[in-house]
Amino acid sequence: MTLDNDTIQQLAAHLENAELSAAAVTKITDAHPKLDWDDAYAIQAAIRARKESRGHRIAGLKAGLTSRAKMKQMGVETPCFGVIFDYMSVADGGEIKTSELIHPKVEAEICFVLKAALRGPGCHVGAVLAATDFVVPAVEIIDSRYENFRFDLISVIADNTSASRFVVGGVARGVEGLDLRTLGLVMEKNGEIVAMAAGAAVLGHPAIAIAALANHLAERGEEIPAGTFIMSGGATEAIAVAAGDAVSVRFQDLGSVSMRFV
Ligand code: OOG
Ligand code: MG
Repeated sequence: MTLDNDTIQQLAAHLENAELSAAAVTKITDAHPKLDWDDAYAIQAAIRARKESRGHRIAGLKAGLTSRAKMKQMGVETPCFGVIFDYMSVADGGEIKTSELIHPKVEAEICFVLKAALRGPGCHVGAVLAATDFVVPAVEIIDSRYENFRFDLISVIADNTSASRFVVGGVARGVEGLDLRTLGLVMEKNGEIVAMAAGAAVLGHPAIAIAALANHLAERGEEIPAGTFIMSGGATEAIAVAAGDAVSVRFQDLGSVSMRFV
């Protein structure tokens, strides 16, 4: 930790204002090159506190940069974790207003809802599957607050991992009898296939992303509570969208998720 509380609060306000005014800023490590991982999560926590103090509720947790495709696209090698809020939720088939966003991109994600709490360290795929109530497909709309999506791991964590909107759709299913590694997904934009993957693209098994989150929280003495909705991270590279675009993702065994950008 290198920052004092005033600077943490100031950087949180800076990044949250960029989100709320849909205006990009330069990555914070340009002005603060010595920031570490703990500073980054402290800034993210301060953004969370700002939103909660205005009455927003946490809708779930997310893992990001969990697939090779995403790591390569963003030039970052380590997964990151963030928080999603109630106001970010859009109904399946709904409209997303691009005027509220900077430069949105879409990601296809397998999500988990827990029936039991998960606590690290040592959390693993088996523990995640045992604690999973059901999996459900979603599309995350990420919108980095940084110019041209140019960031490093520290900057993106502080920016709450680009969390912006999410659409849950399809069919919720228990994990028994589902092979989440071979589960295929096909993303279409305006009727054309733009990306595809299988669940194994996410750390070899999407449940590993959930285990990694539990192990990350354990370092802070926290757990993932029962009932939590968790996004495991984009399986393909993220695809840029603009007003007029329609996006639909078909997930094998889990139905489809779609939305329109206006
Ligand atoms: C960071 C967020 C990554 C994912 O699913 O990989 C993420 C970014 O790429 O802007 O949500
Ligand atoms: Mg994501």
